[in-house]
Amino acid sequence: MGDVKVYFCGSICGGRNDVPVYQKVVKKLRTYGTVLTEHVSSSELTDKGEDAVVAGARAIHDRDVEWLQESDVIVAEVTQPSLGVGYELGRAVAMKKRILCLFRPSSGRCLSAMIRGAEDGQMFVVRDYVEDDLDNILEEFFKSLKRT
Ligand code: 6K6
Repeated sequence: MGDVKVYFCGSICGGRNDVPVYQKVVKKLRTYGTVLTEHVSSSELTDKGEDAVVAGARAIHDRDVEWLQESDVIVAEVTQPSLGVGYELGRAVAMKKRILCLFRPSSGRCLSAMIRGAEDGQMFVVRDYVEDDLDNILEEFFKSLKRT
């Protein structure tokens, strides 16, 4: 694989509490390739939807689906529940993309069985993690991509 295109998913309207974690993930992902969706980790993007009104929801949707299609791998931080992220993951499964979902059990939340149960150990991987393990988990995942 040359320049790996990574699609990062994180909650926007679902709530922006985890933006600092998204920033850490995106920073590490940039060491592996191009992150198509860096804006998801931007501290300037709120859950208020002003940008959606300006750009138009359809334009955002269509562009994101195009980027999903273009991407080689999808990495989703799924701790903060988000309809958009769930939708992106469903579309990515249908596109037969390689997917890594990252969940922090320390949040006290429950990960939807539709995400946890989609794990197949190869195309769809779900990793429970603590923040300190983030770099190692991403390192391991991108190494496993090279082997296949
Ligand atoms: C800001 C606030 C509401 O809508 C916006 C506008 N912007 C978006 N721009 C780009 N991608 C978006 C936007 N809104 C949602 N997404 C995509 O859905 C991202 O790729 C995220 O991974 C996911 C977040 O979904 P929600 O349901 O939490 O918004």
